Amino acid sequence: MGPRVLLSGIDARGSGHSAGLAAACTITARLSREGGDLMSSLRPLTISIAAAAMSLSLACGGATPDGGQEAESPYAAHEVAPGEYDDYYGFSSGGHSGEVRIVGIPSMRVLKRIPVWNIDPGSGWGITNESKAMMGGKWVGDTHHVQGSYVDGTYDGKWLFVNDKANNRLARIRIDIFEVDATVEIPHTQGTHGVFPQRAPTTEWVILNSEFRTPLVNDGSGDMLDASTYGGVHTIVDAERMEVVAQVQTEVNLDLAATDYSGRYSFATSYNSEGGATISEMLASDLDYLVVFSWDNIKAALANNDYRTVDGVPILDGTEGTGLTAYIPVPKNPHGVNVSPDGNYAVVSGKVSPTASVIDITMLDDVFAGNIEPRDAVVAEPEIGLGPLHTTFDGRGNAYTSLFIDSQEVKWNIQRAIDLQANPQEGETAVVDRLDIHYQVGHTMASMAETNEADGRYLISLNKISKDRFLNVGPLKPENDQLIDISGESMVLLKDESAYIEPHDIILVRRDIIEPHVVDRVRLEEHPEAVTQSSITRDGNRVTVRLTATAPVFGLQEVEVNEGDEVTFIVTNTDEIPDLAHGFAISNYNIQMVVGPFQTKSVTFTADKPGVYWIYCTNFCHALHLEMRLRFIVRPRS
Ligand SMILES: [Cu+2]
Repeated sequence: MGPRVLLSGIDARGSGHSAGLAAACTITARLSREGGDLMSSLRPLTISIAAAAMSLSLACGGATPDGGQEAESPYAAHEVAPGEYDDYYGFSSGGHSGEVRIVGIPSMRVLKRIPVWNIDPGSGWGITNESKAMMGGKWVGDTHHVQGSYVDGTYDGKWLFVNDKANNRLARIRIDIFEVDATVEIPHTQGTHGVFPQRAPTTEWVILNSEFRTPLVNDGSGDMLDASTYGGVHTIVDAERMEVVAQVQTEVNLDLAATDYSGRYSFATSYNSEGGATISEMLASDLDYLVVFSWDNIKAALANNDYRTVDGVPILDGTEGTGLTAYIPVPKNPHGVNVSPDGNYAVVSGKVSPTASVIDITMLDDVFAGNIEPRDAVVAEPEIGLGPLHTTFDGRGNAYTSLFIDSQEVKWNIQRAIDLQANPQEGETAVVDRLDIHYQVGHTMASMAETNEADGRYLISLNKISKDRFLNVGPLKPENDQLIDISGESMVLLKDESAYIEPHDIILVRRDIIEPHVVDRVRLEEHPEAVTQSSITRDGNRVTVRLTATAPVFGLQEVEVNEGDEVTFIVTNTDEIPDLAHGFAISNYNIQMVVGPFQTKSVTFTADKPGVYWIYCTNFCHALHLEMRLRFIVRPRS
């Protein structure tokens, strides 16, 4: 028996929803108005947006909940009972929290937070020597897109990749232990936003886009105010070595990213084809681009040494007309680009145009051969609603696009859109269904939708604004991630889940793909300094303490050093029992970390405070957990 709710005329919420709807209407009107100002130069689209806004305002004004009968929550049939497992691993970005999260779907339970570009005292990330080496002295980051490694168009369960938009890096996460194992800095770029792995035959390359145009060599030379000298880069990273292979330079900015299902093309939306430095300049043109990168031609240019080298990185010229790229015009300031699971279509979402553009990938060879114009590859451009941002798929020919301004998910049929483009019929539309969400959706993703195994069961709506959906927790409110059932003709809202800032994107991966790869403990010898026998060694003023941790004791009861010594603690958890982790905190020394079964981590610091300091286990491990501690004695210099 699931939770019971009151059904209203609007959705499965009581009268409290009317306040939320009114608030949504207020912000929608405001966003529509601003959007309208920005788009005054685009008359046909402005008219259609005005019409859509009018219908929205009617809906807002006329909505009154009618109360209603008791009914079982639609979520009841999907509920994950205590002790049961979810069907999908959701891998979500954490935005400017700098982390990646694992969310069980359909329970929406947060199963793990993986620190990436943030300091995490709960694990020691950013505190241990091992993690510091991967952070390169930068303690903040902005994760947007988590993607999995692929084989033959579906996930292989080996790695996750995630970007850092703020400090321009790429991190790789090992799926067997769900920890970061490699990072790489992306040079010559800012706003490292879109990231996508090669989907076939296997992930050898990962590509990243630079959303912000900058000078390629950004050292203060030249006229820095002259934005015409800036450009974007499409960066290629070797997934195995985690090294930059090459960068393709463009004159335009490069935002969201995707790869095709054949390993021959990658994509970037460009909303600043104007090369503007202000918002009005970026909105000047009625058309921007989907930039397509030909991997055949990029590989040929690399083989022919047809590039210049800057800071050791091959820089290829990908400006319009060079043959490495095709610039496909799409309505102004597009945002997301997503490829349908059959590999045939790239769907670009319009953002300030109420349209989605469907690009036929099978026509790209003819575009690059010069047989057809780039715009000829746009085979449909249905009007779907206000503020379309991202599109996902159910594997049954339907697309689902998030509508930021309308606060809706819209379901539309791709083939129907193509047919209506070829043979327009008055009053006919490709739109199948609409669902109000709460509120202002950014990314949306269906189960397995970024693979050729899209199964059309669940849709996640990552909503930027929760407003009145949860208990009021002050000015900074949680996001609202909503779970939607898309197995039928109509979408059904199942569940709200609060989220800390700020999941930008998520992928939903079937558990049978991931579970066989995940381990309970690492191999002891994976860390070259793994400790099996505790010891203290001194080399001048450098002291190395090797320490085992076995519940409920550390391998030493006292460690004595002199004030000013550089001290390194190497701690190995020698318990092999699953889920038995030990913590390591040094009182008043600003040091905390946690080591999992058979894991080894180290910290190095200067013993600059004389006195007696208790080192203790922070992670509850045993009935005598509180006794699991040792004395750290720092003798004064005098
Ligand atoms: Cu312990």
